This record gives sequence, structure tokens and C-alpha cells, in this order.
Amino acid sequence: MPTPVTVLGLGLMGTALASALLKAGHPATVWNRTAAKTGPLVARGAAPAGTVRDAITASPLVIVCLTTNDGVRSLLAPEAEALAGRTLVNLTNGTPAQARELADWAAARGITYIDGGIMAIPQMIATPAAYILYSGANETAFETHRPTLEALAASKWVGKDPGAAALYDLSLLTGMYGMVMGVVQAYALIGSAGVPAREFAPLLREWVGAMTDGLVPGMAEALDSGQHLTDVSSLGINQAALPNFLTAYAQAGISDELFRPLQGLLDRSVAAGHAADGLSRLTTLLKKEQGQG
Ligand code: FVH
Repeated sequence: MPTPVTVLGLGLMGTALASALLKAGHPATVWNRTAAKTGPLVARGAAPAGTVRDAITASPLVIVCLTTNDGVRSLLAPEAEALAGRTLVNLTNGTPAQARELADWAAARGITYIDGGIMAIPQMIATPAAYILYSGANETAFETHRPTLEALAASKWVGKDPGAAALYDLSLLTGMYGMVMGVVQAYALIGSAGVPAREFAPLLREWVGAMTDGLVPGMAEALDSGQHLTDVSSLGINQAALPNFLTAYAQAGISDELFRPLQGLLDRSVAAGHAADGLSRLTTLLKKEQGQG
């Protein structure tokens, strides 16, 4: 008998999660603050709950996916008694500290807490491209529910620290945002000359792919070995080239707000004597000293 699951929060992601559970044959109870959003899922066999408490008590496994962890806290604080003895999987985006705080709150009330980070957009849920990061003190509970959670996406357990899933999630999303912002700026620059984005897209895709393929493992090697000297592209040469970018943006009438901060970091790296090092050195320079704001 497939495990019954409750899903709290039926935004774009919560709806995709509940749909995947229904598709995999799990009895699903759904609740959303704006009740109308339950309609399409109910039409596909989900049970609508009138209250959060009714939703929670319908299943041993409760998944929550709201906008923020503040919302999760205010929604679940009055329902601790109903949650006691159940497993709560929180797939809301948040910080490691928020996850640890929720885990402590849950542990003190007999609730098994698992934090998660979804590495997918809603359309990728229940496809082989999606995975979800999980962490929490009770790995056994995770293993018990893993077969059910695999209906959503592949599962990656990242450790017993409840904050680990959020740490991995935010780190991966940081890489994504950096890349996305580069793409945003590239389209702005090429577009300023009237080149259609569609025409430029294949070049950009190939270039970004080739660069990240080499850079990601190469930088990891340098960071873990502490060997930052490079025969690829030195900080000195990058420092010398960056003004060309900033000037070209200004001359094209586009903002340099995404890229200007790089100048300060490159200047600092060269001033500190790292001109011959590769870009991996910048990672070490991002670390703030204790007490530095
Ligand atoms: N969508 C995505 O691509 C990303 C992929 C990676 C993971 N994120 C995170 O998932 C969380 C939910 O995102 P979402 O895309 O489902 O967001 P919305 O469609 O805007 O739905 C938000 C739901 O949260 C409910 N809600 C918000 N605040 C409260 C509250 N205080 N009490 C109860 N429910 C609340 C909201 O309810 P309603 O507005 O419909 O009444 C929606 O159900 C998020 O952490 C992403 O970062 C998604």
C-alpha cells in the first residue's frame, strides 16, 4: 500500500509535487491557504483538507512547500501536537540556520524533521533531470520514506546536519545565479547592437557550456590543493581586461551594475600579490575575517 502523503502549500512547486505523488499512486491530502488552488488536484484524486490540522493528521508523511520559512513557522507552530510522531519534510527555500532552528523546534516536540532543497523547476518534477537534496538528524526516517520521496525526484542525502541541504541548495543556486546574470548581461550587450538573441543563443550556449565544463573541476582542484598559479588565465590579465567590458557597456548604453563589483575584487587580488594566480584565488579572497561586516 503506497504511503499516504500530505502536501501543504500548492503553489507552482507544491502542485507539481502533489501531482507527482498522485501519479505514483500515493493517496494525497492537500491544503493551501487559498483554497481554490486545490481544485485541479482534487479533480485528479487528491483529498482536500479543510484545515491544516486535518491535512496533517491524514498522513504519516507531511511535505510543506511555501514561499518562505517564516510562513512555515507561522503555519506549523500551532500544529505541533498534530505533527508529533510524524515526519515533516520541508522543501521551502531557506538558510541553513533556519533549517537548524526548525529542526530544533521539531525535535523538542517529537516531530521528525527533514529539510530539503529542490534542484528543479516545477516542470522537471518526476523527470530524470530533477533531484532533491535532503538532510536531518534522523537518517533512518529518511530511508523509510525514500521510496515515496523518489516519486518527486531522485534523492540525494547530504548529512545529519539539518542545515546541510539548504547549504548545498544555496551553493548550487549561487552558481546558477552567477551564470544566469552573465547570460543576462551578454544578451544586453549583443542586443545593444541589434543582434537578435535567437541568432546569438547557440554561440552563447556553446561558450558557457565549454567554460563551465573545464572551470568547475579545475577550480575545485586548485582550491583543494591550494595551488592557484595558473597557465590558463591570470588575475592580472583579467584585471587588465575588465575595464574594456565596463567601458563597452557604458558606450552601449547598458548598465554595468552586475559586473562593476568584479573590478574591486580583481584590484584587491592583484594588490595582494596574486596577479599570476588563476580565478580560484578569488574564492579565497571572498572569505571575511572574523568580525568583518
Ligand atoms: N518554482 C521554482 O522553480 C522553484 C524551484 C526550487 C524550489 N523553489 C522553492 O519552492 C517554494 C515554493 O515555490 P513556488 O514556486 O511553489 O511558489 P508560489 O507558486 O509562489 O507558491 C507559494 C506557496 O506558498 C503559500 N504561502 C506563502 N506564504 C504562506 C503563509 N504564510 N501561510 C500559508 N501558505 C503560504 C502560497 O499560498 P497562497 O498564496 O496560494 O495562498 C503558495 O501555496 C519556495 O520556497 C521556492 O523558493 C521553487
